[in-house]
Amino acid sequence: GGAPGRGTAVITRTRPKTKKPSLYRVLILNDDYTPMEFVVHVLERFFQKDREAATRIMLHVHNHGVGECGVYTFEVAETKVSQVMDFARQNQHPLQCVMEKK
Ligand code: NFA
Repeated sequence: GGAPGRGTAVITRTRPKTKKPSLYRVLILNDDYTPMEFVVHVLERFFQKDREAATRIMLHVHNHGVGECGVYTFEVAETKVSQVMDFARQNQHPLQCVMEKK
């Protein structure tokens, strides 16, 4: 690194990069009103789950209160949460989606 031909040099890296991005779980929370089929659709549309995986996650949330949709870097997780919350609100469902640091 550094400006060539001007008698300067800059050490741009003294060791290999090892910093990994922090990861965040995106979670869906149970409620009494959002239709099961809507939750399955959300998991297919925003989290790339097939019907079988989406149904398994939806039933886990229904039975346990909370469940993991996926694990992402901060910006991707934030975007997923916003997309799900906007879509739920547009469809007048109280579905809640949150993120938590792993
Ligand atoms: N508990 C909701 C129902 O019985 C279904 C649901 C599942 C809602 C997962 C939110 C999350 N209609």
